[in-house]
Amino acid sequence: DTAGSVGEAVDYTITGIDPGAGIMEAANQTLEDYELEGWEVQTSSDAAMTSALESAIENEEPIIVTGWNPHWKFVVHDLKYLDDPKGTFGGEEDIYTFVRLGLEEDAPEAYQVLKNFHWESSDMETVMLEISEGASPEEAARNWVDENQDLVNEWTEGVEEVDGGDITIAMVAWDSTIASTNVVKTVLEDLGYNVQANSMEAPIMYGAVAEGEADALLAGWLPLTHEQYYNEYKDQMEQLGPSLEGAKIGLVVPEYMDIDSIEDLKE
Ligand code: PBE
Repeated sequence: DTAGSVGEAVDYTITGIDPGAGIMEAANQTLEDYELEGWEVQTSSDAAMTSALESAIENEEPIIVTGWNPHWKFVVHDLKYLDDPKGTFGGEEDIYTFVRLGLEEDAPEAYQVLKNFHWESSDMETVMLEISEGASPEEAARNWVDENQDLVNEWTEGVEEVDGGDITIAMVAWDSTIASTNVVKTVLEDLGYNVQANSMEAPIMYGAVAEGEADALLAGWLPLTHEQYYNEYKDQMEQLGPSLEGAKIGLVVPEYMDIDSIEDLKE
């Protein structure tokens, strides 16, 4: 039947990302909950997943990826989420900022900006899209900040400039997080801070903030995606509220694929 041939066509493989990503755990749980025996979620990275998706689209071949919004891939390609009647990928997700305990005393200006930081999916996508078209993350962030001074002024309102001071933001190389981290880095640098954005695996990102080795992380996806990290580290970090509402994770396929639901992956 047609559904069986989808599994065969993609070699019973879902193209995933880095093993620490919450979406990978949700995808593996999905295989269990939908009893997709013989299927596997392949570990790679956001960059590798995205390039596999792009070459599949170029050749109109079938592919199933772990996908999320905001992401530029939805802006440039016709993609769809597979329906998830069992809800293994959750519902609406929000993106939270977490900082290390003590940051408020040590760097009140940076703390205030991190607390005020809030934008829309379309903002994040603008930055991601420019990076996907070849701009460096720093350049794309600079351009977005320059073009959105009204919003940036809301984040920095009443915040005094500083004369140096180091801020470290822990991040994972997810396109969405590269965008947010570089924008906040640019804003903090404009205020006078020296900012480092360090890329690492997801569990290390949480551990770094919990242990005070990094000052902040901007990629706290909740309530589902990072539930485990949140439960493990919530007492050792301060949550500064969501920076973006209405994010989403799931299994994503090109529109031309003839399936609509995760159920369709069963033979
Ligand atoms: N993501 C993007 C991450 C959070 C940010 C959805 C790939 C994850 O799955 O952990």
